Amino acid sequence: MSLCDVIIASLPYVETQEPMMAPGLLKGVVHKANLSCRALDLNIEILHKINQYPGDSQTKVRRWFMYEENQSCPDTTAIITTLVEYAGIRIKEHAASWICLSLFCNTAKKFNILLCKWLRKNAPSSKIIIGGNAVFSNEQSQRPYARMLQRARLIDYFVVGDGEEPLYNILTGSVSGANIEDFQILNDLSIQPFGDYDDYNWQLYDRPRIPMYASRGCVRQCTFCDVHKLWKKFKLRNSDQVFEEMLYQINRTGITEFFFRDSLINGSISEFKKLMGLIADYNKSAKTPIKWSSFFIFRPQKQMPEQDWELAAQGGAGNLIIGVESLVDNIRYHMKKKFTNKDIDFGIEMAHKYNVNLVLLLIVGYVNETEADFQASLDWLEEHKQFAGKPIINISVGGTLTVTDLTDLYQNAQDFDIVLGDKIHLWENKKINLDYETRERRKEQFISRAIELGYPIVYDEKPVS
Ligand code: B12
Ligand code: SF4
Repeated sequence: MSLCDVIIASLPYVETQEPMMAPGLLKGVVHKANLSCRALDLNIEILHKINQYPGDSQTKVRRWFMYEENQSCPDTTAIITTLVEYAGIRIKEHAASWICLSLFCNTAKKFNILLCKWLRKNAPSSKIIIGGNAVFSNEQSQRPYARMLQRARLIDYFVVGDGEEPLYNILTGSVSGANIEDFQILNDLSIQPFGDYDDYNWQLYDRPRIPMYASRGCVRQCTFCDVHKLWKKFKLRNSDQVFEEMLYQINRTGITEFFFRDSLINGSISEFKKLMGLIADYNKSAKTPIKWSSFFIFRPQKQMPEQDWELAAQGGAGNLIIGVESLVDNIRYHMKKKFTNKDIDFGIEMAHKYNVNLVLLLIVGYVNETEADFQASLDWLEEHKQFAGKPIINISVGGTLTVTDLTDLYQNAQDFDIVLGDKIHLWENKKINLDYETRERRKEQFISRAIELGYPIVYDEKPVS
């Protein structure tokens, strides 16, 4: 074990078999600051630790992270204490001057507080920086999380939003972009260093895939989403540079599969086609062709005709994860998704023909979903059952719609005929009798019908808090 200047670690809990991107990506930034660094994906390490406990304990621990449950259950508390200690020791053993903790989403917040307390006691001379999406404090969380930790002297710095520039600034002596609540945005994606995932233990993942990105932000402005409120502009990386980084990562790791973390890999059709052309050329003669997966959006046939699908397949398109969100045109239109059922049909036909897998993300019980609309969704499942398994390898319904505070739905609730509740999932549309119970009932019904028809499906039992 070697010592280093900076350690960056992802914290649990993210239910994923994929590596967390931030530690490896930010390691490149630390190197740019001429400091040595280790990047640990503690999320996957701790997921494996949790899996070693008996089933009942695992469930309790999972619920401790995801929901406000089992907070004072002695067994769960004992396991969490062991996990905090494990994380603390993994970090402390590198004796770094700087400890960077990455909190991917809100489900890392409680664990982070316990870990910071441990680190303050056991590694008192290290400076602690936190970053990641959970650090962005919103109106609903009511407490400025990072500020609170800073006041309690549990952390030294926090970064909200894109971390590359603020982290570099902190490490090189200025604090520009740190310790402020405003969401930081990277101005120029093309001058950022490549990620460095050398410290990741690839054996811990079911299927090793290198994290990659080609853009930040999104080209859509869906009513229920806040991505466009945070990244006010859609920003692209040059395709040549993305491809160059892919080759660089292949050379370093020998892994030829990638998972893009973009909101949409085909946000810009022209850059997407350029990237696919580069990979397709490479794949023609490669011993192991490149494959990639990503979030993706269906587009009308005239925007993305058959030859583009063929090129995407040659360019290594593996799993496309698509926020279809509703199977009914007028609901999807209301969400501002900007594609129709006809476009979905075309996309499915193309994916089927060119052997590309589709994962469809769906929201059951959107704000204007009537009982008739819900029935139409069930009909859609029936009418498309021949695609269950191929190309639709999964349908994901999450845990019914939550309304969070940066979204249009929240900010203009009245215009959308909804009344907000005291929890993100407890909103109601009284005009069409759409309350939480109705949505949950529809979700259950939808899941059962999908299973009956042979669709592989994943869902959360309730919305993640
Ligand atoms: C890919 C993705 C997933 C994947 C993650 C796979 C994986 N292994 O990484 C999956 C599908 C598993 C997932 C799940 C969920 N996700 Co998600 N996901 C994303 C997405 C699209 C990209 C995330 C990403 O990897 N970005 C690239 C990396 C590099 O970014 P990053 O980790 O944020 O790091 C950057 C900064 O945050 C910062 N940073 C990070 N760490 C640190 C540390 C320090 C010290 C510093 C200085 C900076 C810093 O610098 C980095 C580089 O700029 C984002 C939306 C988006 N477009 O960003 C949502 C997003 C992160 N997800 C979100 C949510 C809510 C979820 C779920 C809770 C959804 C749900 N209801 O179930 C679940 C998690 C449930 C759980 N706990 O298991 C929210 C988080 C909001 C919040 N404040 O919590 C986001 C922002 C989407 C949104 N707006 O709603 N997600
Ligand atoms: S839901 Fe997806 S497509 Fe819509 S704005 Fe958010 S990231 Fe973009």
